[in-house]
Amino acid sequence: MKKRIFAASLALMTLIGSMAFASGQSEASSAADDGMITVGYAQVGAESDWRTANTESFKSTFVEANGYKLIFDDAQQKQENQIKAIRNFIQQDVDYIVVAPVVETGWETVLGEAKAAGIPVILSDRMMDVSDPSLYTAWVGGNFYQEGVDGILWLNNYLKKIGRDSENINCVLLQGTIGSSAQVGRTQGITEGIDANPNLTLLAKQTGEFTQAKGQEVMESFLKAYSDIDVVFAENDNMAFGAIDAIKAVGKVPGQDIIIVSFDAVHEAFVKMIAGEINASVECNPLHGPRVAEIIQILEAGGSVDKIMYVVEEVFDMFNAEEKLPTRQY
Ligand code: GYE
Repeated sequence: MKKRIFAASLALMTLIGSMAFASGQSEASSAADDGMITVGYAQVGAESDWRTANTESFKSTFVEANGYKLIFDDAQQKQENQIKAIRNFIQQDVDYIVVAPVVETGWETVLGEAKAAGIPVILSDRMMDVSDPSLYTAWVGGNFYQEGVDGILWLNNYLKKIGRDSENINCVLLQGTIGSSAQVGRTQGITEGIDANPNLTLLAKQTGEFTQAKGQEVMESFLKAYSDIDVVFAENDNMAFGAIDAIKAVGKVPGQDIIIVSFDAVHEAFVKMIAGEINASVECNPLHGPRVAEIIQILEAGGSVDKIMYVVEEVFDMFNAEEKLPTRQY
C-alpha cells in the first residue's frame, strides 16, 4: 500500500474525473494496490541466539495475514551490506524501512536517500549516531548503558553476599562488535562501574564479535595471559558460552573459579545459570517485531510516536533462573 502513490492517483483521478471518464481509471488504480504494507528489514546477521529470536519476531509479525509484506535482508554483520539492502528497499519503493544498524556511525548518506524518497526509517535494537535526527522516525530497543550498570550492580551485590567484597577482584571483558551501540553502552556501563569500585581491576578487554567461537578464542587468550581472572563480563550470552568452554579447557570451573556475568538472557543462558555455569545474565529483549508493527500502525493512522522508546528489562541470576525459565519467551 503506497500512500504516496495513492495520493498521486487521487490527484490524477480528480483531474481525469473532471474530464468525465473517471470510473475505469479508479478500478485500475485499486487493482494495482494490494492493500499490503511493505516493510524492508535490514537485519544485522545471525551471530547470536538473541539475533535469531529477533529475526523470528519480525518474520512472525510481518506476515500477509497481518497485512504486511516483509523483505528481509541478512547483512552478515557488515555495514556495507546493510547500506546496499537499504538502497534496494528504496529502489523497490517499500512503505517502511526498518534497520538494526551493525554500528552507530556512517549512515547519513543512505538515510538521506531514504528521506528524499519519502520512506520513513524506523530503527530497532541498535542505535544510529546521526547529526540530523529527522533522518529516522523512531527507535525502539534496550538501554545498553543501563544494562552495563546493572551487570556491575549485580556483581557488587554478589561479592558482598559471598564475603569477597573487600578482596581484589580481577575482571576481563569480552566486548561485542566494536562501534555497535550494544557494545558502546555495555562497555561504558561496565568500565565506569569497575573504575568506581577500587577493589575491581580490569585486566583486559577485547572484542569477541558477539559470537560463541570468537568469545571462546578471546577467552582462551585471556586465560593464557592471566592466571588470576576472577570475573568475566561477556557482552552477550553466546560469548559467555564460548568462555565457559575455554574455562573448562584449562581445568577451571565456570561460575565458581571464575564468575560469569553476561547479557541477553536467552533460553540457553537460563539453562547454564541453573547449572551454575553462568552467574547472572542481564536481560536484553529481542522481541521487537510487534513493537515496530505498533509504531507502523500508529503512523499509518496519521498519529505520532515517541522518538526514543526503551524496553524495560530485568536481571536474572543463578538464584532465580529455575523459577523464571518457564516464563521466558526466547
Ligand atoms: O546483545 C547480541 C547480538 O544488538 C542487543 O546483538 C543486540 C546484541 C545482542 O548479537 O547477542
